[in-house]
Amino acid sequence: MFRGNHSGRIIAPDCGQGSFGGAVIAFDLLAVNCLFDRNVPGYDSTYIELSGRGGAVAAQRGLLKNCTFIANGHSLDTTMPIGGAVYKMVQPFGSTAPLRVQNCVFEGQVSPLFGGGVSVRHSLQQESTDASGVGNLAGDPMFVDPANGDYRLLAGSPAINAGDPNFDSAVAPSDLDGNPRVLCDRVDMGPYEFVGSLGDFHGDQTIDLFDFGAYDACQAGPGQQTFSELCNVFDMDCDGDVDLPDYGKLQVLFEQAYP
Ligand SMILES: [Ca+2]
Ligand SMILES: [Ca+2]
Ligand SMILES: [Ca+2]
Repeated sequence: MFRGNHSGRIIAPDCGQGSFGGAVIAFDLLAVNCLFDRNVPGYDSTYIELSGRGGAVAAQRGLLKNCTFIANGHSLDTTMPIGGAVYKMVQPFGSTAPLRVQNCVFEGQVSPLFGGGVSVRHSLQQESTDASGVGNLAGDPMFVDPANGDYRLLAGSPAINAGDPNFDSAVAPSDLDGNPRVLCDRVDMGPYEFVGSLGDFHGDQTIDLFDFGAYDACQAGPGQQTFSELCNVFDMDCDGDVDLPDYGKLQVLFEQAYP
């Protein structure tokens, strides 16, 4: 979680000066399940840089996966394509390796969100015209309590089950809360997987031993759909059955609730 950071100003004798990446500056970046909240490039108590690039992140290449970006960046120079959230820095020696953004959520950044040529897929932008591209959406992410810094997803959020359908769980088996990274057969956008009522058989908003007690009568084996409708809360991967893979995910949720 990167909250309220700011970068300083870089002065290079041959290249001029500037400010990059309010939270992170990297050459080759891999960031998964991260939250970037109100970071600013090039700001200190006495100085506001006019040409800050990358409100949260500036990198030459790499991957930002399942991250949420909230109100990063500023620029007083509105003509510059700075990247209110993410900026791809120029690479030496003519390298064209991409800086990729996947399964991420953006709200409240300085526009435009991206600068320097960032590849964006399966991501949600609240107020932007940059939403073209594979799997990208525009709309309200529907956070639980953004005023108090809770950027988990509410039921009905367009970010739920809208990440890359070919998501590789080996990259990140759990989300920022420690819950299974993929529930209901498809990863969500942002660092938090939506749990909803999964695993809560008795509907009391917690997953406890009573829910575990109810599981056994619901397990019907792979591909079998013989359980009652009430058992659907245990179909953690939403493939229509209740079997051992569902049990594994239920265990993880239980351990999160009672560490
Ligand atoms: Ca999901
Ligand atoms: Ca319960
Ligand atoms: Ca299942």
